[in-house]
Amino acid sequence: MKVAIVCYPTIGGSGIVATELANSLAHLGHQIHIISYSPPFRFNNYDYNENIFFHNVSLVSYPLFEFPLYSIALAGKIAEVVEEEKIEIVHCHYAIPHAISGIVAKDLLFHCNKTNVKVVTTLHGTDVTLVGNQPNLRKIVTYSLNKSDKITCVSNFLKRTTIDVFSPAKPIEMIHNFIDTNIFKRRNLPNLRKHFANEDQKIIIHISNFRPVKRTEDVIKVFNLIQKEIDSILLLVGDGPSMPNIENLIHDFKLEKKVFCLGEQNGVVDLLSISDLFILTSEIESFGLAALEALSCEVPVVCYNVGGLPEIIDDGQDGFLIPFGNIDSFVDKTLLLLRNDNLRKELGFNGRKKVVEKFDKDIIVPKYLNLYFDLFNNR
Ligand code: GMT
Repeated sequence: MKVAIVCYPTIGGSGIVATELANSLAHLGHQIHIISYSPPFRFNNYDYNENIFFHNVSLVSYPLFEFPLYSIALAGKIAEVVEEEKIEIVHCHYAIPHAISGIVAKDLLFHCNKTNVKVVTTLHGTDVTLVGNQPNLRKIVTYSLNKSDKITCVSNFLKRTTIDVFSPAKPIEMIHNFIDTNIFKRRNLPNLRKHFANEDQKIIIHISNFRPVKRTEDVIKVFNLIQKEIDSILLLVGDGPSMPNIENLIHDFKLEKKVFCLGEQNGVVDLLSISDLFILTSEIESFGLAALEALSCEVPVVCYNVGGLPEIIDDGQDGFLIPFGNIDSFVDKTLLLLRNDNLRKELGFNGRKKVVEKFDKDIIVPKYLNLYFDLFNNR
């Protein structure tokens, strides 16, 4: 099949899932065309594949245009790629503006030359829960969903929320996110571990894009209480708008020697491999890809019981789900795990087993392929 994948190139779950889907489909022999404003993070990270192509969306600038015209430029680029490459399916990840631009391209191609390209829209989370929910965007997102040939969501939570917010006229297929468990696999890296911590210290890790929705301040508050009880260090991986606040908080709590701000990192598998525990304090998380990556590397996860997280974390089995905002309970469960090596190992083992059995790319990617084949056969 010839599939165009439209996504954000930045570090963020939707772009990562889209790129991993592109990589997997290309490996299965499909011809994949990624369309974005720069090559996505993790694009061709693991190996070069001759079935995968990247198309850059360039913006037109003119003094009259006070704001960049990305949505229009993207629609034009999608139409151009579909025509030139004979694309059969356009798969838009994140509704705003990708689904909208995809629908404009679809309509344009149909009116100009009766090309009937199919558009699949995958909703990832904040495009429904935060941004798409705003009054000035709700109608246009609803329109783009109703005009998409298939809509998918990454969790049951997001499916329910999408129905509440947009009441789309067509059914939504739920397809959980996935990872390559051969890549997200714990490695033995004693020297890397020694680089950050001594033998008696525990390592806690948090990975996110440091947006307000992640409530990263809670990570620091939790860690401050933990390190008073157990000698430990915290690895902060990622960057984003909350970082200045976080740095202030680290300074206020005098944690400079115990918190390592590592910024955006490619090699998260190595960092997860030396970690004892992953903590996530998001107020909403439609899925929580970072938590899945941690489980896959045998790192138990402690997080708030919000959004789609209960669909990937089994409380007491591979991590702990904490009532939202309850820092004391968060600290209690974290200490329980840090003090008990056997329990941590057991939860780590369970998490890895679950990810391999339920969330590996070989289980999830065929679900997208089936959906494409359905559309292809019904053309
Ligand atoms: O987490 C973010 O803010 C980034 C965002 C994105 O679209 O890039 O992530 C969303 O999509 C991911 C992939 O489907 C999910 O794993 C994240 O849970 C979701 N983020 C939120 O719902 C906040």
